[in-house]
Amino acid sequence: MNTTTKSILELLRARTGDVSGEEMCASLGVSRAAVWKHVQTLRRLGYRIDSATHRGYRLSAEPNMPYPWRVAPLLGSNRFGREFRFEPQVESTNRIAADWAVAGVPEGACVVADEQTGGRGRLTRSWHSPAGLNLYLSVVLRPQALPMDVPQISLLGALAVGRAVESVMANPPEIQVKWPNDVLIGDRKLAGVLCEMKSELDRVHFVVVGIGVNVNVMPEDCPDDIQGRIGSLRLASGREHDRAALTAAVLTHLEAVYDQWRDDRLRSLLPELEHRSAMRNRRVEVSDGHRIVRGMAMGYAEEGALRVRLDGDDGETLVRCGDVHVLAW
Ligand code: BT5
Repeated sequence: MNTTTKSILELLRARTGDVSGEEMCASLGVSRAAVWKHVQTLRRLGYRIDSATHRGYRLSAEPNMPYPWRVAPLLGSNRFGREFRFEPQVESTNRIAADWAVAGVPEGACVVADEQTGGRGRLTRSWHSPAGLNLYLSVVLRPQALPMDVPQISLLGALAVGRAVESVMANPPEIQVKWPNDVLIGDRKLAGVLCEMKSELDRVHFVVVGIGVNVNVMPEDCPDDIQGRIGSLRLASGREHDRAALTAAVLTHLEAVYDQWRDDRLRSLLPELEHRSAMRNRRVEVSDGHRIVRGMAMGYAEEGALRVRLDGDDGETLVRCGDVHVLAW
């Protein structure tokens, strides 16, 4: 959005009534035709602006969009989200962020999209990403870390979502983390985190942490196979939530947990992870691609691995990656 369009938006926002065309022309030093052109631009972005001859213009509704100019004033972070790219539609924000990382953007730069046509989950799974409803965010990180430490960043993303949701909801329900990358609201999946990296064996070049949060989507808007498992803020609260406020909150909390992790990895975050764990003292089955492990989830090890006490008194094992199913007793 250019500076004149932004100034017109500010003038309209500052007034509950009409702003006359002459007033806009005078305060911005532009012609009536130019004012009209900028108003049309705002309308295309989803701002509802009523106009009537002799009265002027009036802003009657703002779009629920995570536009950079809506997110920026709400950020409590120093670095994360300060470089912000918004796209109406992309295949995957993770892909755009990775290209951007290769081009050298600083840590904390992020890509947000209104819609993804090829939203990705882990292991070639897909992420349902309709327009106008949810949050699709990817943040570039440049950690001084070994590649084997990077899976821990999925847990940071999940914690950030948990804290962010609690900060924007009036009476937040319990938000739980289901290792290794899911965020649950009740027993439904509210959000997922996808970490992808470029690295050598002993050095990480960059990580893209991709976060998808179901904000205003309802199960009936989703494909049949996920309808019964999908949760959203709207489903939980019965009302619509502001995507810009949630975007700012996730970025703010992600920076905070990431900085904590940079200082001492997961050590000081373990109590919160344990507290939010959806699996503690539940029987689980974990498959990591090579083996299937069954037993009682005992919590986390310091490096973010899941501790499982194996069935049949076979001792405890650490699972570093994989998919978890919580079993009925
Ligand atoms: C994840 O994968 O949960 C990671 C999702 C990450 C999405 C973000 S959006 C921004 C960024 N750009 C991307 O392209 N991706 C990231 P996984 O644990 O593999 O879970 C995927 C599974 O969750 C699917 O196979 C479905 O069963 C289910 N699923 C798909 N869409 C969903 C949705 N919107 N909400 C809840 N569950 C969903």
